[in-house]
Amino acid sequence: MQQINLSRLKSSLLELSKIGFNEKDHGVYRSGFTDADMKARYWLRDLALNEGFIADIDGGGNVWFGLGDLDKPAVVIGSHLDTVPAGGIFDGALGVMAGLEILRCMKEQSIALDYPIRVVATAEEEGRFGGMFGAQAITGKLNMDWLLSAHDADGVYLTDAMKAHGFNPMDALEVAWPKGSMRSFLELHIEQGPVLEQQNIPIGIVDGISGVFKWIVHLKGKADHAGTAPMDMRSDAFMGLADFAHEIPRIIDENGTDKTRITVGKVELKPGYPHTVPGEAIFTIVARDMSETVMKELAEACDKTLLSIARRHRLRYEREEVSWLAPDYCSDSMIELMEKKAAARDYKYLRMPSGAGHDVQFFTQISEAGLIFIPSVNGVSHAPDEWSHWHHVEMGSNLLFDVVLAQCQQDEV
Ligand code: HGY
Ligand code: MN
Ligand code: MN
Repeated sequence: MQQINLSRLKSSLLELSKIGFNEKDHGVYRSGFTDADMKARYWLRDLALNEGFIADIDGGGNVWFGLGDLDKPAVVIGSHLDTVPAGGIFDGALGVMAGLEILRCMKEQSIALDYPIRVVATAEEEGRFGGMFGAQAITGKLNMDWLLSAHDADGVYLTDAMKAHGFNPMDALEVAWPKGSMRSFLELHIEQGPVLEQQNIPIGIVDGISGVFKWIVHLKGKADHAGTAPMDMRSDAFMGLADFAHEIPRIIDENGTDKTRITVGKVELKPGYPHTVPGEAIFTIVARDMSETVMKELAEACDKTLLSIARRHRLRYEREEVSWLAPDYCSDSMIELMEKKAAARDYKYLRMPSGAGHDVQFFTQISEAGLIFIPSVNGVSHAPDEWSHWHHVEMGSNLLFDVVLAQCQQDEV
């Protein structure tokens, strides 16, 4: 059975983690199309070129590298290279660097391949501009209107962020892989939750992946003097936001499931001065569920609740849908192959859903697709103390290697 070189994988992953690393809070800052994100992309592309792989960056900012001509459907290993602000070193990077390690093993062992293999480090998965931008570009799901209107919570347009790094944003519409050109898409990722660690299971094999929608909400009231404006005459935008926060549990009880998650992760009050009643509250809502029908019901309930709160506080309610990413399911055939290969290694595994979104949920639409999890220590992710044990990294990478080989070699199943 194949064995990856864990110390080589570990040193490459730690090397990558230095790009965008913040000494103060020990978080990684590589949001999509920032300088640090692009530095990581060029570092990876050059590393792959120096090691003799075919490598380039496509018009959507996705870094591709691998072995074999693309004269047959390719087996693709992928995950993302960008991070959330103050993120951890494993989210996304693990899947990309495990792919590099598998290519290194294939190259040094001159393993014969019946299908070409590529690793892709996708662009802007984490949602600065909506999320899974690279995966959407590769799978042909991008549209011009969305591309031109996409902006982050600070009002920076995606097209401007791309141009600032030498991209022509329109090129992102040209990077889609033709139908049938991808044999499979395989992702290794940290679980980002507590389930595997709590059940002491080293491998998760994912069936369903949660859908997610993201809104930027504006509650507009009236700035006023904090000392003179009577409490019952205010149009205080913060109080509207505060009321909405308290309604979230009810919205989930009435419209959601045990998989539903609603998060207000970024808030801005204007003018934001202690002696002024907030005239405007600008905040994000990120809501998730495994069912798109439930997502729609949650969206309707949030709209109704915010309209009622706006009336109560004499506010104007406006919102913009930044992204709507439907839930999806990995391929049964890929799930079964992963389970078979895990059993062959005597790895305990759990078939489980993913509460986080992942690139793979787009690739399911153009090829067989599967997702392997390894445990997250204390279930933490999207934070500097995100961590996974190296022996789990090794197990997940070895399992991924087995599945890749089964996909790359004609008679292997
Ligand atoms: O937020 C998510 O679902 C993932 O980390 N992009
Ligand atoms: Mn991720
Ligand atoms: Mn993430």
